[in-house]
Amino acid sequence: MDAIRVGMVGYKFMGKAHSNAYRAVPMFFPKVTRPVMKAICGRDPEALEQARSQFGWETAETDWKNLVARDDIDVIDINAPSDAHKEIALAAAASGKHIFCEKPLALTLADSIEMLKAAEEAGVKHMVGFNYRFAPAVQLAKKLISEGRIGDIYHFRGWFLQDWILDPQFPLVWRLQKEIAGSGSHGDLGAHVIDLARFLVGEFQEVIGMSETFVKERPMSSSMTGLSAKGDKDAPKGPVTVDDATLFLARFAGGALGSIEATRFAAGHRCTNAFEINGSKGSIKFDFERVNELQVYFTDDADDVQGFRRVLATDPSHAYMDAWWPAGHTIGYEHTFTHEVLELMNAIAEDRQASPSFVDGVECQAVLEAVDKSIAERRWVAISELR
Ligand code: SOE
Repeated sequence: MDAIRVGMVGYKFMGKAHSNAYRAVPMFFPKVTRPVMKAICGRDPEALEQARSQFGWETAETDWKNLVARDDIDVIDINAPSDAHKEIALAAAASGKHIFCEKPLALTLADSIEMLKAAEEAGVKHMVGFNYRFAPAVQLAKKLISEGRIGDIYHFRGWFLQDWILDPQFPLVWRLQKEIAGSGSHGDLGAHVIDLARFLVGEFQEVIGMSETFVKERPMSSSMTGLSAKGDKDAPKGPVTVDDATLFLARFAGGALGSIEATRFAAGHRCTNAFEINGSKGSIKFDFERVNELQVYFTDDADDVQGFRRVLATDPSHAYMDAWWPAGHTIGYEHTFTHEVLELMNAIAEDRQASPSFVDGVECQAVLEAVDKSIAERRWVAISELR
């Protein structure tokens, strides 16, 4: 196999991030099996053509069914709004194509399980877009934990804070509509933290949560759908049907205690995806807004120099970094997607399952739904109750 041909559904924020990754991966990781950007798909022909030429795709399709039916495509990349994920993924599996799907995998746990089963039965590779795993500093956290260097883990504390809908006039975009997005901050931001917690600490055992929708109605008229959309205060209003913030406590199967917070109402926080892990031999702290850094503390440091130290995860010894720039020359958000696409290409070329796969998408969805159930029933919910 000397190339892997990609067809991508979606061309907005994630479409741009994925396109950039397909372009960058062969330049920086020359041994990779090269992705070929065969076709981009979306419904608005004019905007699609603009994206096709700007991002560098060979052709465009305005109907995803045509894209999935093409015999010159090996992988379907799904980054359309969440309500479209399932139907496209099932069709892609049925036509024997590998699938790369953005998070959250589906609107419900049942749907995500159906997607996993379809991919497994078709024998195709499947991957879910938890991109933050691919930051070299997060990979370093994983390595330190796996090597036992912070010992037994007692606490995972994670929070993903944004503020892009703080203004009550911000319009009712699709991310604020349950039938399209599935949930609000919980599935959009909390899903990333849940994935990082599973990646670093292990499976969740039980959860209890609380959530709130602070602004219950928003102006409907807006031609823009992204994070920088502008509302019209005179437009008719419609109901916000998702959570603005969801917080929960957790117990992990390995015995650690966790707390997770996801909100779009944390003024001043644009993209604070952060966690702290405390173990018997030390602690680890990460904040995506300082994506190149990992704070580490080791209990066995000499007394007179004890304290958190900042490790700049940009040395050739850090994951992926020998492919980029000389040590100290930092990388950013888009690189997490390049590393993610590298994993997808390698998994297909090596005929092995990608990681994170739909299994991780399903496990994340189970935690999301357990939290929802705990909120509805005002009690602790074991993840096993949903499976
Ligand atoms: C918007 O809240 C958003 O773009 C999420 O959809 C992404 O998954 C997250 O990485 C950044 O914020």
